[in-house]
Amino acid sequence: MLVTIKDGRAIRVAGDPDHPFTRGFLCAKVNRYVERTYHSGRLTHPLRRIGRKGEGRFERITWNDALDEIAARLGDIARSADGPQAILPYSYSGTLGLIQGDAMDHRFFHLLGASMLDRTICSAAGGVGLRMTLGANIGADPEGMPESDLVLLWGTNTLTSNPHLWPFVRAARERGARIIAIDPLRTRTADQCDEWIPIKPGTDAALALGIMHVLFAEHLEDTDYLERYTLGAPEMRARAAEYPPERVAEITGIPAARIAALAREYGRAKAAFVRINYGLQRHGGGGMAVRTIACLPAITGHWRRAGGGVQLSSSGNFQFNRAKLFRPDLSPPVRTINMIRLGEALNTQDAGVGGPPVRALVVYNSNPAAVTPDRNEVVRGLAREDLFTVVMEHFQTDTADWADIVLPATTQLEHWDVHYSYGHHYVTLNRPSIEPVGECKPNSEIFRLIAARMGIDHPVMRDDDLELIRQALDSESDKLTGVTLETLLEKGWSRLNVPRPYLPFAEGGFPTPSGKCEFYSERLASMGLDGLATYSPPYESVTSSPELAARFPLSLISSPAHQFLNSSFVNVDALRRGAREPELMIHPDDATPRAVLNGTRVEVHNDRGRFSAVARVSDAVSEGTVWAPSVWWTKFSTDGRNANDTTSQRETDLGHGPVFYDNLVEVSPVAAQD
Ligand SMILES: Nc1nc2c(c(=O)[nH]1)N[C@H]1C(S)=C(S)[C@@H](COP(=O)(O)OP(=O)(O)OC[C@H]3O[C@@H](n4cnc5c(=O)[nH]c(N)nc54)[C@H](O)[C@@H]3O)O[C@H]1N2
Ligand SMILES: Nc1nc2c(c(=O)[nH]1)N[C@H]1C(S)=C(S)[C@@H](COP(=O)(O)OP(=O)(O)OC[C@H]3O[C@@H](n4cnc5c(=O)[nH]c(N)nc54)[C@H](O)[C@@H]3O)O[C@H]1N2
Ligand SMILES: [Mo]
Repeated sequence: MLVTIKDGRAIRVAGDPDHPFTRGFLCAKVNRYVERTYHSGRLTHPLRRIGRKGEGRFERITWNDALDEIAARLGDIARSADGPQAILPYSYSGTLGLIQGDAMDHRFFHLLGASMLDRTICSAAGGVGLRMTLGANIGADPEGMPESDLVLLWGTNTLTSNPHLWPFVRAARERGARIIAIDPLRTRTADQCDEWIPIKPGTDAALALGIMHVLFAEHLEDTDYLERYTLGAPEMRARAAEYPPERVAEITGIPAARIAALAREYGRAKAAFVRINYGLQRHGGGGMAVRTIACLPAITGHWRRAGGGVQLSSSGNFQFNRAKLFRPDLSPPVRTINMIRLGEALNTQDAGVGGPPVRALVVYNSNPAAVTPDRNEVVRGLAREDLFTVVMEHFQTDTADWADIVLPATTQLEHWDVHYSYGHHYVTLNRPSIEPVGECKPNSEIFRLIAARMGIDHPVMRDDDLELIRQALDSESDKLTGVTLETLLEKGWSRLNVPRPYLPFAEGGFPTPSGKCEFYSERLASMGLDGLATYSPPYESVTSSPELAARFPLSLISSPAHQFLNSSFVNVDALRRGAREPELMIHPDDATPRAVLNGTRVEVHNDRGRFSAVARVSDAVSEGTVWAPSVWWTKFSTDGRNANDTTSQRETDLGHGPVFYDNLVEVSPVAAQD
């Protein structure tokens, strides 16, 4: 991102035209980053709560007073009988920068002996599924996509959530590749594809098994690749035999003939590129879904050729020196709390995993009062008068409303950072382009100051941000050879030391225990799970929970609105106007029997909670599925709620991830109130 400065102020942000992947454009949201940075609602000084919890009344205080109060309160808890594990950090993707997300904060909480947070809310299920199969979070190089002859956008809304991939998709199409979207929704991405294959939520692994069935039955496999580079091929063949297209049609709702045709198209392609993203793993069987799909290119041998293979993430290639940065060695043995069970953690005596109740919560880079599942429970916890909550933020978010102390944080225009990617192979340097707005400080600096005020004076708390970047880059990995602070300062970014295009598994070399693509995983078997790639059904569906489905027959998907980045940017007026208001897209055949018309205000509800939305009747959702573009700040909705009032704290089959889109609801019209 290039920033134009005039008289010390940022006036324009733009993509870097020299960047080989982002190619001179930004996404719809980050285009508004200047507006967001100088937004009238930007927090510019520390605040202390004066009203009741959650009332939203605060007074301005100095940094000195804020730090004194935080140091005193955290210190009291750490010295009490409950001890430091009663303190819980809470952070995720406000910035994914290593320096403002994963360095000083970790060091501080480790030295303090606070509880650790299992950061599962986004990618944990798919990450484990992929690692158990391929060995690491690595995959096909998107820059090879133009060479591919078939592109499957499988469970990903590329034009919204990964727009920089689109030029590569188009390049493939211009050279003759067909582009297919597999999604329960006809998203704006599916609209631009050659074909949309609607699928029942949470059933993708069954489709992958159906494809395998046909590949094996019709001898479309690459026997040489299978023999040399895979483990468990005979067992996989037997498992796939159990999933003929007719059976898969019943599970997925896709006609059997279409499944067989898709399998043939895939099997005859030379280099099919399967882009999965994290949408499809937000289901009970999400880990297995990723794992089973990730087996496909090893059956056809597509890994051998540029443009072939599967990509969920490229993040495993960024082998920074995380041990040096995070310093996990500084922590005593402490418990770990799963971030998606924050509701439970704040409302139970032993936080579900033993140890003291959570008495202090330190939130940065996250907005849990909006984004965390089972929001009712989260808010019930945040409302505890005895909970001491610190929130570091750019804005007075739904979460900041529940804080005792709010601290103003810098944005990416104001601080140093270094970024990895989960969709390409470039390290990016983030240098500050303007002075901090108001009294804002970088997260890293805030943790240095709190530590100093608490008398934690370990030398690791004195490294400055540039030193932290150097430490991150000080890695033994070949992939970081040549990537130094100096090269980054010169150009702003640097390709990892990998060939172009990068064919990670052309000749096997999977970083699994066996060195092969593991259709069968001993590691999973030893965890008591099915060792063989399989289909695990969703938790909430007509087949897996018929009684629940009788009361709540519709599957709710609450994936992000085009204008929002999870809950970020919701307060930027132009973007929020684009998203209009909380909406619910519903198929005509589901709307009619419920007396729901286009524009009807509806209540979306289940046993966990409810939220209000305006109905949009459309055949862009399959029958039985409804879509609530998310993640709304509850303070911008008419009823002070959002889709996460209905989502659950259950964990996925692998990785303890969230099941945001595995969520049965009922939709009822709301009677006019006048
Ligand atoms: N504009 C924008 N961009 C973003 C984000 C954002 O919030 N807004 N978030 C960023 C983050 S943090 C992430 S993790 C990525 C996520 O990137 P994606 O995974 O692409 O994002 P989602 O929108 O969560 O899900 C994509 C699609 O999955 C579909 N889907 C849901 N369930 C299923 C299923 O069971 N099977 C199949 N086949 N499809 C299913 C949804 O209908 C949706 O269209 O995007 C990043 N980019
Ligand atoms: N229903 C539903 N829920 C979801 C999702 C969904 O699709 N549907 N998506 C899930 C996914 S994939 C993810 S990744 C999570 C994301 O959830 P979060 O990690 O909470 O991400 P955001 O909602 O973007 O909120 C991040 C907050 O961090 C703040 N911030 C940004 N940069 C900085 C900084 O440098 N310092 C500080 N102190 N603060 C900063 C922003 O102002 C913003 O308020 O949400 C999950 N929740
Ligand atoms: Mo995410």
